[in-house]
Amino acid sequence: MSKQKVALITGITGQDGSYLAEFLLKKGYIVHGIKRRASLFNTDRIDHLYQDPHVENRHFILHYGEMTDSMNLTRIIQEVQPDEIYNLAAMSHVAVSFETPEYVANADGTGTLRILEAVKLLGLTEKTRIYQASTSELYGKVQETPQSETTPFYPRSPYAVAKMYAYWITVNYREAYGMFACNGILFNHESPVRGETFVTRKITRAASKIALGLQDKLYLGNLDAKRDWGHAKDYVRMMWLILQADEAEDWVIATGQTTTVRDFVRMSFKFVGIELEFEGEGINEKGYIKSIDAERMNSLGLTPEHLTLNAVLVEVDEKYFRPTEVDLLLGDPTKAETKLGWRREYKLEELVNDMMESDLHLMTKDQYLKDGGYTIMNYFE
Ligand code: NDP
Ligand code: GDR
Repeated sequence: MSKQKVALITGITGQDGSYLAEFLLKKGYIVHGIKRRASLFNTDRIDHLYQDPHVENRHFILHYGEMTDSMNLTRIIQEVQPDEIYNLAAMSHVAVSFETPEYVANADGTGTLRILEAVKLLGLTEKTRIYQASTSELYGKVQETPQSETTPFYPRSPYAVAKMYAYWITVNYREAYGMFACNGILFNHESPVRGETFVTRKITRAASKIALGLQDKLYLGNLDAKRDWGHAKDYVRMMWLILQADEAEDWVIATGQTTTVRDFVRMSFKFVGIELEFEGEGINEKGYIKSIDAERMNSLGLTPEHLTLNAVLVEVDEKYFRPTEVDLLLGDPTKAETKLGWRREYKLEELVNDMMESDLHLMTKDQYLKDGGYTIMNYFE
């Protein structure tokens, strides 16, 4: 029997970390993950994978760690002796990176260097393969579309600039020391466990709450932004394929389809039987109810009584505009499809349905809490 492979995932408590951990465990890996200490439990996304530290032969092991702490990272890598490292940890919110630029440079940029340097110092360059979570944000200001492995970069946020350093230091360690270190240039990917302040999840949560009568309005920023949205489940499969390739290379992972934020809003509300019409421009644009499909709502266990035709459900708040925006992302996944045989399973409509089904279920829980006299939070971030 071949020896079990060992993987180390930084950012295991995040969206991608949780799906990747599930995927690797199913493949028979021993999975180690780095989580941060927080004042409240922060392992919701991986609680179903948890194994009691008192049992023997565990396949899922967590370590406290921090991307800004070299000694901590070096010690963990030494202990774990991983065959594969997936460096997913990052402060990943573009808008927030304008508020905490120095920290983001440290965690997202220099953090990647710490991983690479630890592997080199520990003499693991032959053994350990490294996946770096790079991003379509590197393309930033549009140079050409669709964006591929050869499209020039023009980052437009402290997050993207930090990730640009991480991208090039990964390439440099590959060229300088012969390390199997690869960048996956992933376009936006979402899921039912997407962070609540990214635009897709903010929309699916709000559409669910509005349909249930728990929230009145959804405030958003730039509705014209276009994104190439895929499903995180399809994308973590590709992370693994990248490290199984014959050669270390950089890869674009995308769907090849782009959609406006406005259309994502329309699709999400349509799921719960609400058709929205948008009128006005810029900060004066509003989305109001054009029609209500009562049959659809009833079939989901919802009632339309609290909704009225022409009521405004979506408004623009300039607080969500970014100092510099990325207007259009549209990726070309041809290389990944032809060389690694990657195919996505989820179409955009299926992604929206998956997120809406999940959020509707979750928000129903909020309704029980509210009915039971508990406070429910409507975060507008
Ligand atoms: P999330 O924000 O959901 O998860 C980020 C993870 O990193 C969390 O586990 C977080 O821990 C951890 N983390 C953040 N800062 C630190 C730190 N200083 N030290 C240790 N751990 C830290 O991101 P995603 O899962 O969506 O994305 C995974 C990676 O892929 C990120 O690097 C992101 O930038 C990149 N990416 C994401 C894309 C997407 O569309 N999702 C597209 C392209 C790239 P905690 O839970 O404690 O906050
Ligand atoms: P992005 O994702 O910046 O592409 O980064 P996000 O969902 O935050 O924004 C997508 C687009 O929607 C516009 N937008 C809003 N965004 C948020 N968050 N909140 C709003 O209210 C809102 N209104 C409009 C934004 O301006 C933007 O144009 C994500 C992250 O996962 C990164 O870590 C990753 O690298 C990239 O995707 C690829």
